[in-house]
Amino acid sequence: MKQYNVAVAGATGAVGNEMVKVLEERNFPVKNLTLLASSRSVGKTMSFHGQDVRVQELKEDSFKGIDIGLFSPGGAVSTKFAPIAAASGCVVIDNTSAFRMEPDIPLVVPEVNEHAIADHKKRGIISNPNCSTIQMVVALKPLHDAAKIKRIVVSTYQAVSGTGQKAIRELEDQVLAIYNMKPIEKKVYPHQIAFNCLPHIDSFLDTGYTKEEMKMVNETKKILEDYSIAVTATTVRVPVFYGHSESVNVEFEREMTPDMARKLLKKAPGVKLVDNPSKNIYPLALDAAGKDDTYVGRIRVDDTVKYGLNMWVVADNIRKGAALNAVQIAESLVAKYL
Ligand code: NAP
Ligand code: 3JN
Repeated sequence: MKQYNVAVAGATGAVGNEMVKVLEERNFPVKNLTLLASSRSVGKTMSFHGQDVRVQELKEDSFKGIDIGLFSPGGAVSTKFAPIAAASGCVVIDNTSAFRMEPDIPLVVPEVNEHAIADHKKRGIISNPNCSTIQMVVALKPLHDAAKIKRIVVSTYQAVSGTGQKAIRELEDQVLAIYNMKPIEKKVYPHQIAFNCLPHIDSFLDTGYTKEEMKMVNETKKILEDYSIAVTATTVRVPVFYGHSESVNVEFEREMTPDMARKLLKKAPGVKLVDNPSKNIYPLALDAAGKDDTYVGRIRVDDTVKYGLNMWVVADNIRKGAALNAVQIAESLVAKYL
């Protein structure tokens, strides 16, 4: 099997760390792995297939001879370095929002729109969607194909790992401080996150929505390739370490009963149906953490519209929401589109 020189940019972060793990777990055909981060991390090592790999500083000449670059160093850094990497012949799979809505850059969830990967040839960059969008479209794609979605109303319950390593530490530190009756410190979030819910993810726009909410609105339409779908979102940070949960209300053009939805979701790629409320069985963030699938349950009729459903959708935001989805794109790229 052909092997590839792979670089992970942002390797020391929450997403980059998981990318290295997922590349190893899935035995991605890596010839040589280059780990890139800021100058702060130079000299650190990370383990890959039992070998210690040294982290190097991300620089303009980091991509000579690299075939595939998995990027998660933040939007500003991707904006600068992804085109540089692409110009040197590397296909970039970028986890930031920097390029997602550009019309000539594919925005891909392999279970939903794998074919769009072919467009990597245009700019040498493929965007990985926002984590909250990914799990929602994985669950909705089979239902949309069967009954055409008219409108989506989604509310999210997002884990702190979505904000990166510093936020994971902030929740741990605040819980410990409260337990020990000490004052809490707030460095990452504007309010206490321990034992609280913050209806605020990313920055606020003039409309009153946050950027995270608008990512869900815009990315969903692009990935489902249907700009007629109405989408509205409320995104909330909750004191959970791993796993985003979503309450999703969907109105369809045609009939879609809970039984029809369950039948479709049972055979949908990347989906696990977990829906037996009489036995207290439904998707939970704690169960989804560390797993690859998107879990769907609590499927029930919304009888305020002609054809409507409510459901609960949960996935590991760092795996399916970021690292795993990016590696799945890379797998499909080398198998079918390179
Ligand atoms: P994180 O834990 O804070 O990690 C940030 C990573 O970027 C670290 O490896 C850091 O290196 C590196 N970095 C920062 N500034 C850099 C620079 N100037 N040059 C090179 N590397 C630099 O954050 P994260 O949670 O992994 O998220 C990183 C990015 O991934 C986010 O900003 C976001 O764009 C994207 N993301 C996407 C999703 C999604 O929904 N698909 C989810 C989460 C994050 P050092 O350790 O050396 O500082
Ligand atoms: O907050 C979350 O749960 C997901 C966060 C994603 C994120 C964090 C910082 C910057 C993104 C993203 O992927 O949309 C970005 C960004 O690149 O805009």
